[in-house]
Amino acid sequence: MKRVITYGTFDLLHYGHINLLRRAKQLGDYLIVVVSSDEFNWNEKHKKCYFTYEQRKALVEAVRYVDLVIPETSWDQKRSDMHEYHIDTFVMGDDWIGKFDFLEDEGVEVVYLPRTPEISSSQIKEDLNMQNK
Ligand code: C2G
Repeated sequence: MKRVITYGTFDLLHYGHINLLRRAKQLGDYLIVVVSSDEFNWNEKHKKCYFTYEQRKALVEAVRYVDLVIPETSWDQKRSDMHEYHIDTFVMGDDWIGKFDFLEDEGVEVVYLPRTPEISSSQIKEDLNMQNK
C-alpha cells in the first residue's frame, strides 16, 4: 500500500485544493492530509483562517480522496511524520518547489504538483470584500 502525505491550511476549501488532493491520491493508495492548526496558522504563517481547525478538518475529511487528517502544529514535524506514518511520497503544490527536498533524506519521494491558477483562499476573501463595497 503506497502512502502519500500532503500539508496545508485548506481554508475556504476550493477546487484548487481538490485538484491537489485528487492528484496526490493518484500517486498512491492512502492519502494523509496534515491540516495546519489555528495556532500554527496564526503564529507561523500569520494567516487568520475563516474556518477553525475543526471545521477545516471536517471539510477535508469529507473529500473522497482523503483517508486521514491529522494536525500540523510545527514546521519541524515533517521528518518524524514520514517515519511515524510510513510515508512513500510527499506532495505539495509547486509554490513550495524545492522547499522540502530535504525529506528525500528520510527515504521518501518528494513531488511538487502545478498549482491551480487564479484561485486561492485570499483571492476569495478579496473578491467577496469587493462585492460588499
Ligand atoms: N494549492 C493549489 N492550487 C491553489 C491553491 C492551493 O494547488 N490554487 C495547493 C497548495 O500548493 C498546497 C495545498 O493546495 O499544496 C494547500 O494550500 P494552502 O492551504 O494554501 O496551504 P499552505 O498555506 O501552502 O500551507 O507545511 C506546509 C504548509 O502547511 C502549506
